[in-house]
Amino acid sequence: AKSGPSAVTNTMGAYACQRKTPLEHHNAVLTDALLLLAENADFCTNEGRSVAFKRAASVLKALPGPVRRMEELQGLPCLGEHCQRVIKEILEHGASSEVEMTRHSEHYQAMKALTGIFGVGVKTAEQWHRAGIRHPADLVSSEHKLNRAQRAGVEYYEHLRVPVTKAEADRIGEIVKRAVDAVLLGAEITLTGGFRRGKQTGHDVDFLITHPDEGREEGLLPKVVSWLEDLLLYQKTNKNSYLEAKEWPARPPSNMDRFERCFSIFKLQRPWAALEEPPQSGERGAAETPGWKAVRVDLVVTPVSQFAFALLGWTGSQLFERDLRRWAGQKGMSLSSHALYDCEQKRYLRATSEEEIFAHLGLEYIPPGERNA
Ligand code: DCP
Ligand code: MG
Repeated sequence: AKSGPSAVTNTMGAYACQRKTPLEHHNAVLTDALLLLAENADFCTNEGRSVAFKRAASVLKALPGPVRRMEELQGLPCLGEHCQRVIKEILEHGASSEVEMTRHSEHYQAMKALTGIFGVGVKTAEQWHRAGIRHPADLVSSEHKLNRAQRAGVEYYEHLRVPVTKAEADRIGEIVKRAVDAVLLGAEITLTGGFRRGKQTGHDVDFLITHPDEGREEGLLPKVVSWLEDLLLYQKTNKNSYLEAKEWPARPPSNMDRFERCFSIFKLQRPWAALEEPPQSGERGAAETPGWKAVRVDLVVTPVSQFAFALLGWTGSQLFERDLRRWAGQKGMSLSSHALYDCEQKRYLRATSEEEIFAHLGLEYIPPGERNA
């Protein structure tokens, strides 16, 4: 017999880390709608509501086919009454009035534009919105004080809103590799974030840097950054502030990791991907295209003993990470991008691969391409 939705229903775990979520799925119309409501809930600083919408969207992404009737959703986890109402309306009428109203609302549009500025979070965007700011351009002539990151965010706004392609990410990877090789022999870089999950575009490029000899990676980042200096439009480097012994139980586990880390904006010369994409005559005239593009790049340095945790923590997706940590908590463990701590045995559980971490957590291994929750 053909496996109907109920077969899926019975096996779908409530945690995103218990299921496989491919990049391409069959319910984009529904998930786009739910994710817009999640985004809007974020803009209204309603995190609980936002996560609920994201969870519902994530469940639909994991389904083996398109949802056509409400009955197919029976027994699926994380689909609350509100989500079901939205889904039902879309299935019956092709669109949800709540979603369309939100999409066209002035608050949503302004918050989307303002939080789209690098260095601007919801709190700042909301303050500006209350002061009548609707668009990054409004900030240029306003009295509002911008910090250094936000100034860069406004300056490169039009560049940074264009998604980064995989070809650009690979090109930047080559440049970062050259920098790392030049300052520390044997250091290794790994492309992580959305690109490691198979995405073809992203809002930034995320790299992990490590060295096989523990300790050699210390102090590496300032040297890499100074080697890259001429290619960086902006950078802010934070020191490593992680001390294992003090981490538990003294501090509550935190979502923010404390690696040596550099938030940067690269100046990527065109054509960065000449081999993949030969210039097409007429389409991208040199006249309207500048000779370079600003690209957000995150560089994170990890001691090799923490590499597997950093890799797992930085591969995402964000909801997958959130549910991994929640799952660990429910198992009496605490997971971060640095380590896994068993609160009952009062000891760290070591791992040199992601597979080992999944095993410690009692989870089936999910490869990066299926962590697109
Ligand atoms: N991450 C996290 N918590 C943070 C920052 C990052 O869990 N505070 C993890 C999950 C993300 C990954 O790091 O998936 C990379 O962060 P990005 O914001 O770059 O997310 P993606 O790379 O997944 O998306 P995009 O393709 O838009 O860059
Ligand atoms: Mg990313």
